[in-house]
Amino acid sequence: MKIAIMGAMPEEIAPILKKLGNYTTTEYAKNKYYEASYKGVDLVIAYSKIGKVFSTLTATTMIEHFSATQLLFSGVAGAISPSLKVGDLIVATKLSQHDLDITAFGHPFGFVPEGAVFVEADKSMIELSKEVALDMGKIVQEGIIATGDQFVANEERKNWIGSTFGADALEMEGASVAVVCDALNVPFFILRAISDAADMDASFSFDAFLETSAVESAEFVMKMVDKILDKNAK
Ligand code: 4EH
Repeated sequence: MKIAIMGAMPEEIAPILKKLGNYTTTEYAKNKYYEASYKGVDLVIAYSKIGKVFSTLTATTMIEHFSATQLLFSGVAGAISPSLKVGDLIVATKLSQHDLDITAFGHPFGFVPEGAVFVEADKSMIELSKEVALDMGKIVQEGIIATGDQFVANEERKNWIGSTFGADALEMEGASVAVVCDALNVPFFILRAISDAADMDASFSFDAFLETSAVESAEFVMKMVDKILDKNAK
């Protein structure tokens, strides 16, 4: 077993590296990968850089080069669902690419031939997250996450993504990581803490709350790792 923990931005994995303290750094494919042993299990940690292409590269590398057997993503997101406020946690049940558009050929948004509009996350890790939430006394909403190569700071675009995909939150990496993990048969878990509401104030809200929301997400993901190890020992 080797657990990959990834983020997109340095701020999203900084709390995890800080908690681990001791790790080695390896450069590969123009990125840095941090390896550590945590409570007897091997971890590989990295931030990919922003967007679907970089996150695809990093997820693939963590699995194919670093031999990760499961992957947990920690980061922040813009809220679509009005029930999600800054700092709230959302775990993805399934993910879609909102900017994938070959509708000119009669296909639905988010679909390409031999692909699927949604990729479903690992059900047993979602179950574990309910136990973690209970342990921590936190509320974690389950929902659909939409991913695209754009920072959404526009009510109209956000509402379109919400109604087209039934999405509750949006970000720029989750669905690409999901496609990689699904194709390579690696169970994955995508957790995000809300940093903004993807509206006209999004960039200000994002700058104000990136760090605190990233910590919320990272703390939860590390408790997920603890829980996975607990279950493995039993
Ligand atoms: O990795 C990107 C970051 C924003 S771009 C996606 N992340 C944060 C999630 C996210 C998000 N994505 C799309 C939070 N709010 C979002 C939103 N739309 N409204 C970035 C941020 N800072 C500096 C450079 N790029």
